[in-house]
Amino acid sequence: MLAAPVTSLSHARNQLYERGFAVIEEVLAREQVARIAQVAMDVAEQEMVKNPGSAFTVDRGIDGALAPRKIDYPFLKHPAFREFVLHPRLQELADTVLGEPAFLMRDQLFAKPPHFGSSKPYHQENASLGYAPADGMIVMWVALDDATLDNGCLRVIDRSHRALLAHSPQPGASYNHVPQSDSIDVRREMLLPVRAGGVVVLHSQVLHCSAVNNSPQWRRAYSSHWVVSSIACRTNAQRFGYSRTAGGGQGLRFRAP
Ligand SMILES: O=C(O)CCC(=O)C(=O)O
Repeated sequence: MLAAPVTSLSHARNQLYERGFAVIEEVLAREQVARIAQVAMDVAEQEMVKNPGSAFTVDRGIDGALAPRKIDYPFLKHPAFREFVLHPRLQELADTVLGEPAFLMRDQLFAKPPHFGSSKPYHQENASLGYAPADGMIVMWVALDDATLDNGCLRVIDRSHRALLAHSPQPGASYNHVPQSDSIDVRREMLLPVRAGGVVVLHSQVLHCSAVNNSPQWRRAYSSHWVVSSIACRTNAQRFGYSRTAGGGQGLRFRAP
């Protein structure tokens, strides 16, 4: 089923905790996200020169063409990314949805090249990150291109955020950690198309994925993780986050790189 965008930030907050996701159109300007997509291409090209072989960061066409798939920690890699992810409208959105001041922990840039962009299988962010309480962490996924049914928009399983499933490395692509396929109720799948500049907010535990891109259009997105200050964590995710705890999981402080 197709998800309808929400019409206000309070509606976004309600829907996020009820169903695990919310689509918000027109958060940032199209020109602004187009600029970031261009910076992403430049940074990814430089990374591909350093490490051309990794299926984690690069997609490969049948004629051997290479194109960027992912940039990890873009915040640390270009000042334009830092300015972008700390945009006041994104901060306001994160604060409103979490219901208190939100802290940036990490980011990733997902690119799906035209014609051969690969899929991302169903997974829950919190399976590898271990934040507690799960309600204290959200993902904000900013569409840098129009994300459509043809180019691999996000998909979620409606209301799947209340149960954390066991994940294990996917055979043949061990960088993906996935739950057993029979634990995913695909009858509740929602498709989340959104225009460039719009944001999909995901609960830390909602099952989400994206399909291959067979279309002639790019599908790029800037994804960031935001937490509340009292968050605790059973993995080392916080140690590598951009915001650090002042002690005992309390009082997160922003740490500039
Ligand atoms: O952009 C995608 O295709 C996958 C995004 C994702 O898994 C995430 O933001 O956590």
